[in-house]
This record gives sequence, C-alpha cells and structure tokens, in this order.
Amino acid sequence: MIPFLNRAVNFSKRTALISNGKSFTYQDLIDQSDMVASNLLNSKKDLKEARVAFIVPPSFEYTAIQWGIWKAGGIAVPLCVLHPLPSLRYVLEDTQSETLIIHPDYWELLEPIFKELALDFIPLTNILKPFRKAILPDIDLSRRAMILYTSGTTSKPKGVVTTHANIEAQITTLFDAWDWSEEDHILNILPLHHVHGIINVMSCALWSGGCCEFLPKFDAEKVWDIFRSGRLDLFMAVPTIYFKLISFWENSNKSDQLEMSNACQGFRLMVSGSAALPVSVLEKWKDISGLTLLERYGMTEIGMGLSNPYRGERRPGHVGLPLPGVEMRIVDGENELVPEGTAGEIQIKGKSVFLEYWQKEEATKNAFTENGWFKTGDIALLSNSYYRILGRDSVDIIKSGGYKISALEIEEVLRTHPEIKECGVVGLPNEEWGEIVGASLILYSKDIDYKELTNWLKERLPAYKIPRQYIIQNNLPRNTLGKVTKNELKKLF
Ligand code: MCA
Ligand code: AMP
Repeated sequence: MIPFLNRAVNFSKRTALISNGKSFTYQDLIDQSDMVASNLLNSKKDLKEARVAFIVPPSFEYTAIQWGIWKAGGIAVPLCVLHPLPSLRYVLEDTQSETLIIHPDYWELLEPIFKELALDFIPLTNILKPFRKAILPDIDLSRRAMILYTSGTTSKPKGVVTTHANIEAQITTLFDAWDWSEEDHILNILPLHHVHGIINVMSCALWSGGCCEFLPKFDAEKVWDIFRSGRLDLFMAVPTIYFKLISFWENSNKSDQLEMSNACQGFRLMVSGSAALPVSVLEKWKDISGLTLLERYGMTEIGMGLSNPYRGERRPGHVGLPLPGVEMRIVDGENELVPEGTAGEIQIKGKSVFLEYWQKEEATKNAFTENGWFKTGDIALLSNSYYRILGRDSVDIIKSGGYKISALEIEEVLRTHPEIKECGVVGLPNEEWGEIVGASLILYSKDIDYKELTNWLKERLPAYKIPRQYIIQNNLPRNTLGKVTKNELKKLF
C-alpha cells in the first residue's frame, strides 16, 4: 500500500475535504477511492502503469479518482479543465492514455474525439458507482504515479513523470518545513493539473490529516468571504491572486476592510510562489493582513526547492534556502560552481526530482548534467545568506498568472492563421500578471481583426496563453544569424 494513502486510516473520522458545500471524512475518501480502483481494475489485478486521464474540477470526486488510480496501479493524468479540445487531445495522445474519466460538464467538449481516439471514455458517475471491492495490488514506491504537463523551450509541452517516492518526498519536505498538522484547514483555489495545487495544497493537507476545502474557480469576493468565516489557518496562492485580493480589499468600504483584515488574524501561514512575488505586493499584503507572505521557489520537475523560513526572517524579494532533502548548487554555463555572490543557474538534486519526461529520452538526458544535477534554467544569486531569483536563461519562457507558457507554442499556432506571415511572441512585464503575452505580427494584408483573431485563438489555446498586446511590423528584429532578438522585440511594445 502507498504510505501516503495508508496514513488516511489514522484520521478516518476527521474531515478530509470540503467540496460543493459538503464535508467528506478520510473514511469517505478511503471508501470512494477503493470503489474507483475496483471499477478501474474490473477483473484485472494491477493497471501496471496504464495512463488514466481525468477531467474533473477540484472536488472530493477529483481526489477520490486520483487516489483510486494510484490504488489500482495506474498513472494519474489530470487534465486542465480550462483547455480547449486541441490541448486536451495532445495530452491524451502524448500519454497514450487508455482511459478518460469525464465530468458531465466536459462531455460535449470531448464528444468530437470519441470516435477518433481508441480509449475508454467513462462518465464520472460510472467510475464512482459501488462495485465488488477488488483486491488491490501492492505498489512499489519506485513506480510511476503521475504525469503533469509543463511548457519548456520546445513548442509542445512535455509530460513530467513523478513516482510515488518523488511525490512522498515533495510532500514531506513541506510537511516538516511549514509545520503542517491535522489541525490545519486550507483553501484550495488553484487548478489541479499543477504541482502548486496538487502537492503543496491538497496533498500536504491530506498527508497531515488536515482539511482541504475547494473553491473550484478563483473569485476574490468568495475567497474573502471564506477568510471571514474564520475556519482557515493556511492559504497558498500565486502572486496574481494576492494582487487581486488586494484590489478587492482596496475597493471595499472601511468597515468591510476592517472585517477582512481582522479575518486574517486567524491564519498561521500564507505562502506565495510559482512566480516572483513583487515586493510591493508583499508589503501591501502585510499592511492589510498583518502577515508576511512566505515566498518559496519550485518547479514541476522538482516540487519545491527553496523556501523562506517558517520561523525566522522572511526576506522580501528572496526565496530563502534549500528545503530539507533538497541539494542545490549554482553554476556557470560550463556547469562549474560560481563564487558566492555571482549569478548562475540553479541545479537541483534530491528525492523530489522527477523521473523523466514522458517518452522523451533525449529531452530527459539533456535536462540533467552528467552527474545527475537537474538543470532548472532559472538564474539565481546568493545574497547575504538568502537566494534571490534573477530570471530565466530562456526568453521563450513566459510566466503569466503563475502559468508557465512557451512563446514558441503560441508562435506555432499564430503561424497557422491565414493572415499571418510571421510572428514573434514575448513576455511583457505586468504588475498584476507578472508577465502578459505580447505578439508582433507580420501580416499578408495591412490590418487584422483582433476580435476575430482572439476568438480563433480561443479554439486552439487556453485563455491564459492568448496574447494581450499586439504590434504590427514589417520585419522582426534579427541578429546576424537570422535569429529573432526577443529582447529587442520586447522594447518595441
Ligand atoms: C486570464 N486572463 C488573463 C490571463 N489569464 N489576462 C492576462 N494574462 C493572463 N495570464 C483574463 C481572462 O481572459 C479574462 O479576461 C480575465 O482575465 C478573467 O479570466 P479568468 O480565467 O476568470 O481569470 P482568473 O480566474 O481571475 O485567473 C487568474 C488566476 C489563474 C486565478 C490567477 O490564472 C490561476 O489560477 N493561476 C494559477 C496557476 C497555477 O496554479 N500555477 C502553478 C503552476 P476577459 O474577461 O477579458 O476575457 S507552477 C507550479 O506548480 C510550480 C511547481 C510552482 O512553483 O508552484
Ligand atoms: P512550472 O514549470 O509551471 O512548474 O514553473 C516553474 C517555474 O516558475 C520556475 O522554473 C521559476 O521560473 C518560476 N518560479 C516558481 N517560483 C518562483 C518564485 N518564487 N520566484 C520566481 N520564479 C518562480
């Protein structure tokens, strides 16, 4: 049995999850995930790492399915509920999923591919229904558990494979560092196809015997209302969410502001991550809530790497030090250690580091040094005993609203538009979103209808990848080798 799931019996009567206004105990989660596993196994003994994709909003059912897949020996492939059909199809094909579990809200969206893809499409209710309880297989911790998609320096996202051992290490380092306990009650407003929502929020709460409450879609007013209920003591989000909560507070009347600020007194910890936390946001949040946000640094491939301390100085603009069990070094372009205080690439080793990119041997090999350090591509500097992230070594990676976006992926889609001859996509600094996507277009004609272009893009890309600013040019700036000079391009917006 997987230790993470096995721990649940220690907390059987406690509330594990709150979703859609209902509370579910750990026993409910154990029973429902046993049913999911039994339905998936049917008469099989072990799914033997078959990929089981599921498209289900954050909820008790989501968690029961994830656990059920693990109990049956499968690999969980959570799909993004915001993705248009081509993005979902890409993940299903790339993972060669055998099964797709579908929440009723997404049935119509997926119907066009039912005949085209050879996989079992299972309605949510069928996988949850009572079934003769199967004998569950023994799962070795070295087995593959999950595939999450992340954008990189290639145009198409890559599937990051983590084992049960990786997941356990990603959880336990945070359990120790941030003092999780069964008394904790956290709100999850993050999407559940990324590490931040899945591991840092939901899985840490369930490992601890605490309670994770879902709000499936972020809404500043609803989040403040839940804060005001006084039942939470933990919150974790991306900087954009803190920005939006601050805006809501600023636009409220004085007595509401006072109530909202008072509601923050019940929290023992609030964490920010997935993108750089602007010092201005940290300071405004401190004025409003009295709390100093704990900023940490992580990546899909490594879980969390660095963190400001739970106890001790949380320094604005810094991400602290390596978490327990995480080995880290800063190197130059030749993978040589740089002197202290010099900027270089962060490289990471440890049990939390992923196994491989799904079926991409070459990409996996290139992501590690010869002696097994994972090359993050992030540039950092040790300043006065704390690390500071300076940026990334690739201009083609954009971080917007906490989502990692590949400029190359957007360019590839834009180039298939009949009116676009050539294009260049860049990330432009933005206080609210971190960066927003900007696109320079070279057109066949003089002008383009942006509304039509946006609608056309929405059928092909999720909303957070759609450019928010455009310029029209005759030529893109290029260097002598003909490569687009993205830093020059940024200046033109
Ligand atoms: C949405 N909009 C945007 C963007 N996204 N505009 C500019 N840039 C964007 N990126 C626009 C929409 O088109 C819409 O505009 C309006 O904003 C509201 O859209 P909606 O989707 O409702 O936005 P939202 O719900 O307010 O979303 C903001 C959000 C979301 C909650 C911050 O982006 C989010 O959940 N981000 C978290 C992502 C995450 O978990 N990342 C972790 C991965 P209009 O109304 O004009 O159409 S990183 C990770 O896991 C690593 C390990 C780590 O370190 O944590
Ligand atoms: P993802 O691939 O979506 O997991 O995003 C990981 C990337 O987010 C990292 O490689 C960093 O570039 C960025 N990131 C995460 N946390 C921070 C942080 N606290 N400050 C700056 N960048 C961050």
